[in-house]
Amino acid sequence: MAELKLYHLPGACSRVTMTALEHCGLDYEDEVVNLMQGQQHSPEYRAINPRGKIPALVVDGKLLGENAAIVSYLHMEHPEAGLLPPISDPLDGARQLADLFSISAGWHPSVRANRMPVRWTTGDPEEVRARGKQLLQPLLEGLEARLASRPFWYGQEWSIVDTYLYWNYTTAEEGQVDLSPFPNIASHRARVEAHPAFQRALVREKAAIERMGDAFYVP
Ligand SMILES: N[C@@H](CCC(=O)N[C@@H](CS)C(=O)NCC(=O)O)C(=O)O
Repeated sequence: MAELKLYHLPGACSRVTMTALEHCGLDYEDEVVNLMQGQQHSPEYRAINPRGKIPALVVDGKLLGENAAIVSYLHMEHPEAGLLPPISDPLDGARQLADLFSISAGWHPSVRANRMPVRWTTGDPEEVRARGKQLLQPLLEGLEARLASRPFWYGQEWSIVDTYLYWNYTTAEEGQVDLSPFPNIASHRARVEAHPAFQRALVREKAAIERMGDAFYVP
């Protein structure tokens, strides 16, 4: 069994990887990277992940970054866990990757523009925030329409794609995106929150917050 260490921050997108690890029932160590204190830029963390991002999963001493890559790796290693639906055709596998990439490269940057506009501009952050909101609208509408006929992204069964989407739309909500026009997303949210691996990830994050003490709240 590989030795796994997750670098993360409670509430950040690293929660997707943590949920995947929990869903696969894996043993792993976790260490917080305090983004509020800029720890991602420290020489110590850059030596672990030169890109300065979380999540970072260190597998037997080797770095793997990016939620999409990490969950794909975990799925390849533990297909029986069901992070993604089983496939019988390489095209279906590539389509699953396309879903993960589109969340990572489409949703996430728009959420960040909305939730943390100062990362995208040295000018007026409110313009960027508004643009982020605008870019999210068609994504939210598309998700709402898809969820009209199914409880989860791929149909009847949960997959890690649901948790990745959840993280994006709930983080957008923290950036004042109004989710009230999207009742199917509201039901999806309740289903994702009820998922056991998600609940276990929250417990693990809570333990990390307790270890951080006041540092969790220092901007
Ligand atoms: N597409 C990447 C995004 C990773 C990312 O941007 N993570 C944020 C936390 S949600 C981060 O590390 N931010 C620190 C920074 O950009 O300085 C993924 O999903 O893994």
